[in-house]
Amino acid sequence: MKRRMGIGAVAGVLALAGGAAAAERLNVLFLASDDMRPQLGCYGDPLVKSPNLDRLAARGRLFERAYCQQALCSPSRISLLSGRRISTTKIDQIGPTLRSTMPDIVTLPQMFKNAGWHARSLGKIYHVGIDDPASWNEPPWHSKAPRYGPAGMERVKARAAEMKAKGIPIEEKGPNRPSFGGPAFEGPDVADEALLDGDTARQALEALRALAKTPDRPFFLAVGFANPHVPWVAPKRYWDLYRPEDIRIPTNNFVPRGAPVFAAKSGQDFLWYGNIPKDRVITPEFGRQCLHGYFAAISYVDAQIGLLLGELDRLGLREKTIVVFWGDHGYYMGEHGWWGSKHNNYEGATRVPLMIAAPGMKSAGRPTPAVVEFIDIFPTLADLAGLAAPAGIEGRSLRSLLDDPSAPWKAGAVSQYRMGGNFGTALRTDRHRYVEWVDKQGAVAGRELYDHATDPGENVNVLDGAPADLVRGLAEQLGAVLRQPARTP
Ligand SMILES: [Ca+2]
Repeated sequence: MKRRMGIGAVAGVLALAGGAAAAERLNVLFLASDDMRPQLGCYGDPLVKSPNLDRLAARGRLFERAYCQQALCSPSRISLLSGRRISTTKIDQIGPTLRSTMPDIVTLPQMFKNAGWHARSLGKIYHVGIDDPASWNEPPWHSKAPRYGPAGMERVKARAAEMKAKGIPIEEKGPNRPSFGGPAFEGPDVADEALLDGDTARQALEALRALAKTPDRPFFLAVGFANPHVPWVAPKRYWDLYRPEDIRIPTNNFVPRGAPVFAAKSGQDFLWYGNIPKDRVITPEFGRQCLHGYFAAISYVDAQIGLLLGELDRLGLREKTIVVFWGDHGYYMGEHGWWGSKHNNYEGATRVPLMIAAPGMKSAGRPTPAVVEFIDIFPTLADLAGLAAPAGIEGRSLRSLLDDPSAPWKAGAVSQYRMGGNFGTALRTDRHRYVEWVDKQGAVAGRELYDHATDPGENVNVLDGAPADLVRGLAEQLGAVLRQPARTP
């Protein structure tokens, strides 16, 4: 059996290099981070310390312009893991399980499981509490380590006790949620593994070692980190990587001018945390602390990912494993006055970090400027592993871009969001963001156009006054993307 695997490894390399050999049964290490926008060293950020993700980008392909299908945890994850757009999943809220609208589909990890891979989930892959048991060989594992350090946990407990004393029901959502009693950020002087993400990484190391003991059976190991979702809690050593005076606050603290009022909004969750100013005014000094916490939380996740990538090498699995890293959606940290939020259809909320490293890939380390989408991940992994993607998949395999970062690619990415009773579909092309909003009757409720050549911050909706043929062309492109028949095997 061992001998066959060895020959397979060579075949896998040849297959990716364009040969006709059958693909090897490669492992998949599927790494996710919650609410991490593409603000990393490898994305050109001068401040954020992300040495491990930078190294992954250097040995794989970094996607400079990748977009999620919806800027909200659960809908984005269900879309990615089902390989379908939001208009197909019909899940645009946190709450429903994917089987509620798509009872019989085969998910990405399930495809691997059905083909003999051992599929496991640790931490947040599907939204917590909205999992899909059929996707995995074992029940999904979640750490019981605390999200906060000792002081933060005391405040959470105090809030819960206070609510109990007052007879207020402890709701899972809303401003009364006990976790909102804790601060929005914290830098406790504790070991990495004393907190949730460090504990998850250590469990994932154990899982990796166990899976490596059966080399004849490939694995699909999914590991999801909770940071840098608010609260931004990272051990003090990650806070110490940044000097407050180096942190810049965004200057465009106004909503996009000329945008529909219902569209130019974002979520409020962050404003409910315990240490937010009572008047909810985020001063430059407080904003700087928030960004400091966000960056520390990114570096904390980066270090945990470094442990896993190091272990993969130590176990000799690098040449047998595809590594994917993704963050479930973008994030606003002060741009447009939106702090600690996603929840809309704009660039900051929909642009995501994405990198893929596969054994034997050509021009490793060269990023690609192609505009790609999360639904492209499913068919890519099927393609690289030599599996037939199930019918109904709406993305396209990224293999050509893994072979050549400047290969021709599709015209744009689509993100969708329901706001104010209207459903918005945004098309991001090489240059523009064009958004169409329709009401419940299907009538147009608003349209937006942003020109990234002159306005990368999306500060002004230039739809009125834009050349009619440009708008018509974008509307046609958007329609064409949505009408694209689902891919069949
Ligand atoms: Ca998220």
